[in-house]
Amino acid sequence: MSTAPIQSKVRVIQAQPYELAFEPASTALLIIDMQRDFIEPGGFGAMLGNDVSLLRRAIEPIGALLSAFREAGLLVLHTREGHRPDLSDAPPSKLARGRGETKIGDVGPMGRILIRGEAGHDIIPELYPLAGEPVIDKPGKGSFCQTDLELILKNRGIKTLIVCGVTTEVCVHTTVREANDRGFECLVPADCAASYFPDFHETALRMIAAQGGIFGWVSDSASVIAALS
Ligand code: C5J
Repeated sequence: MSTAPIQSKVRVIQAQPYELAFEPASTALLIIDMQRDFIEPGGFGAMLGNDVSLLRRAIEPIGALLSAFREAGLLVLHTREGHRPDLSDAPPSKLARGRGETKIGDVGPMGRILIRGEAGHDIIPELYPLAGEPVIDKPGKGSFCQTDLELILKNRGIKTLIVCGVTTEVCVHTTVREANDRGFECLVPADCAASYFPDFHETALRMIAAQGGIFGWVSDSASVIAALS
């Protein structure tokens, strides 16, 4: 029997509130809602008067992380927020919310807003999923609500999630909270998440790492890539 020490597969990411130990094989990259309507200059988000450059600054760091995960052969998943064309999976409360002139399902600059199959609902070309990377279509803000995400993660033995995307305080935060309650360890690289409201972005990240990491860890893309390589 060999007496050589077993090589530890555990790696460490420098993070707040303290370093995160993880095993690459049980770690997945989860990219939330990098959809054209939220992020592209001609999309629905821009039409509402939002400054989409605030969201676009996350594209390059997410792209770097995506390349690192793909090169390492690790699991990458993407989500899209949206609904069936007949809106049968959209809660009436969500449809009514905001009292805006333009609602989910109305025609926007890139097709019907937040409707599956429309151009604006799809993921931006810079981060487009490869064949075989699961795309989770979700009707809500959280990625676990009424989706098969948890089943896919459990079947693949995933324990740690690197969560990226938009917006930090809405779909990224809701997903991190859901994942945390399901026993996953979540880390958000700060430069890989973004919001139309920079102060919400900062506060949302602080909330994740506060109280000893009540929802998880916060780091940056360079630290995650360094830990993978
Ligand atoms: C996301 C939203 N993806 N802000 N949606 O955060 O409505």
